[in-house]
Amino acid sequence: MNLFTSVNDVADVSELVKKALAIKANPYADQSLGKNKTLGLIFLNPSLRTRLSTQKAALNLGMNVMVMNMDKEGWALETRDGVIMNGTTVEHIREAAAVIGEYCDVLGIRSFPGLKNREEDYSEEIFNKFIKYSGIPVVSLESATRHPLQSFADLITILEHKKIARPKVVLSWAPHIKPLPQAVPNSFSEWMCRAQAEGLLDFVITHPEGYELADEFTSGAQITYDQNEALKNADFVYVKNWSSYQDYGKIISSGDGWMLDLERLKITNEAKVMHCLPVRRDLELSSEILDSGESIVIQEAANRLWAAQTVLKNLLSSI
Ligand code: AN0
Ligand code: CP
Repeated sequence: MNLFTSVNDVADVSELVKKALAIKANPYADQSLGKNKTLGLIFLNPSLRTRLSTQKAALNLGMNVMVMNMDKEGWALETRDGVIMNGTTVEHIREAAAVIGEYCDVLGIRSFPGLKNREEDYSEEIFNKFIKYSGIPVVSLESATRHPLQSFADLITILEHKKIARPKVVLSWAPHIKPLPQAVPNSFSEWMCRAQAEGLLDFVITHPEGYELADEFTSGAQITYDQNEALKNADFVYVKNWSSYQDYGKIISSGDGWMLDLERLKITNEAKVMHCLPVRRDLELSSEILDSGESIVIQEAANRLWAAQTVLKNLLSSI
């Protein structure tokens, strides 16, 4: 593995989860693997979990880590080709990425979508340029369209907590006051569709009309506008807001009644509730759920470490 940007970089998700659980049981077995290897973590957007869990994962593998908040601390970056740089941008991604590639052995990048131009966001131009010009293995810390380390941690969490052989997993849209990316639900969906194809679970998506995700991420999922129907017999409910893909980047309904609470949870098969965090309490998800034993959001966030360590270990093995 020399790239981790989507589930397509993984041959067998079941095997990958097994590797992660082995690392979780024995976290310091590979402390010399990363000796004298440097991980660069480049953030173009804020982060708590991704930054800390990936940094800690690298330290567990004996790597050195450099973190840069490029949006705030770096030179204003030009990402377009063929422009005369006589405006506000100071440095081109071609030089910036190539220089980072000289200092680092593995690169992690976080870059959110602009949510203005769908074609531009879904082309993953910034990500692809970092991959091309850095010339080193790259791990996604959330791109415009995907968040694979999150989805990997989510799958670990589901397989760890499942009470039946083939649990029903429901992705349930939630209200929000700001337009959020589709990256987390796209990615969760493509990982769950793969896990479903590998016989690990059954996957259902529910959202109000107009919040359909792009087909390329949902192939094999059952999709319904009826949240109550989706929640019936659910073993896991994955709560997440996203803005519209069709009416790109827009909030098209307030989503009244879509917030999950303990009453609504009674429809499920005593489902565990997940969220990637950060979560807005009593807007996206009720605090009574977050403060109850039904929520596994903290265990889920904890598994980000093992997801990152597994991926970094694989990337280190390739260099
Ligand atoms: C981001 C998102 O929804 O993609 C990051 C989640 C990990 N969330 C917010 O911007 C609140
Ligand atoms: N879930 C997640 O990626 O959190 P951060 O944005 O805090 O990294």
